[in-house]
Amino acid sequence: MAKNALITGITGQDGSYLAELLYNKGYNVYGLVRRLSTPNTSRIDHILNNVELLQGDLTDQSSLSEAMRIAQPEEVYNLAAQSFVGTSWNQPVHTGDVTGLGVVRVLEAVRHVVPDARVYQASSSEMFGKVQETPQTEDTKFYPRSPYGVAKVYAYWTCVNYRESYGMHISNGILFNHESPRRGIEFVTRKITDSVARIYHGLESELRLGNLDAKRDWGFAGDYVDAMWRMLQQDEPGDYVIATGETHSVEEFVQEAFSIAGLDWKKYVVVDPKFVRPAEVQLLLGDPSKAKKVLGWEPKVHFKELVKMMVEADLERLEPVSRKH
Ligand code: NDP
Ligand code: GDR
Repeated sequence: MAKNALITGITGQDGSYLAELLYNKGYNVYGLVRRLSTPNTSRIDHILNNVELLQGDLTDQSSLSEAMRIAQPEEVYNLAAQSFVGTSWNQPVHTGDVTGLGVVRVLEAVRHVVPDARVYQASSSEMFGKVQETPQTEDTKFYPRSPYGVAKVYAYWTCVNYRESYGMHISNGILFNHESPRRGIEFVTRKITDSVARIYHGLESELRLGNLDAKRDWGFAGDYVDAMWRMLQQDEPGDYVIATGETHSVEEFVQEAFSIAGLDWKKYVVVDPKFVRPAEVQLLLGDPSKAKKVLGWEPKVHFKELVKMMVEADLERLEPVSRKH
């Protein structure tokens, strides 16, 4: 019989790829969406007929319990979060409430309504922050550098604690940065590829960025949602680093993205202190050996291919209508 899955954060980048993956595997897919004054389903419009949306919010306990009651999920993927690191300094209390305490609310709803459901928690490489060793593994100590990172550490340990306290099947995916043409526009990769396309089409003349020296282990979101699913197919729950094992600076990303459009980045990029963070995560590089060994997971898309995919999608999206026809 088809399994039921509930995805919180289904309207986000990862939620949209995961909904596609689960639907294609034959799941009945339920998605939690919060009430907004304008609909925000652009990433899942193409599969709206194949998913059932339930209203709820990670700050509202009863809505989560009700969603569990209706969906009766065998698998719960908790992807919802205030996920933008920069905003977490501006809204630390909200970030703690949604990204930290929200996870406790999800786990309480699971524990009381569907205690046998398997749970995936979207943990993050931001928990490593000021890294204590390189590359980072499942055993590397956490040292978060933002209210977002701190909230994710709280959520991570809550998951471990519920697993140990109640024997629940809860897994933490410690995912390193993953991107796609569906990435939110304020994250640096998408900000760059969107701007390259705007400059190329004559819609903009500069790109203002913060720290160009930060290094990230960037992968493709489509590959990473497959790792989430694999975690919940294991007999035993566990915690896994999901990464490519390659790191590149923001400047390298900029250079690669502009060169795909045949542009010299130095003519357009301006460093603006407004985008420099109060505390920075300088270097992230993940070691995904455990995921490879236990889950049989490996990334398929690598750095250059990822940048190309994103630049081409934005060039196409912003191509003037007159030229498209
Ligand atoms: P997005 O920001 O694209 O999506 C976040 C989702 O959470 C959206 O669907 C959003 O809804 C929803 N959401 C936000 N607040 C609430 C709330 N109060 N109640 C219910 N839903 C809410 O994030 P990604 O898809 O990139 O990331 C998914 C998860 O993985 C997040 O938890 C993120 O922190 C984590 N993560 C992401 C990584 C990455 O590189 N992408 C790496 C490691 C971890 P709405 O559309 O209404 O805003
Ligand atoms: P990050 O992603 O903070 O790693 O969190 P982001 O793309 O926002 O920043 C990456 C690095 O780029 C530097 N940077 C800039 N960032 C933004 N957004 N805008 C700029 O103009 C800019 N200039 C330089 C940043 O300082 C940083 O070092 C993402 C999110 O998806 C989290 O939810 C997730 O947990 C982590 O990845 C893993």
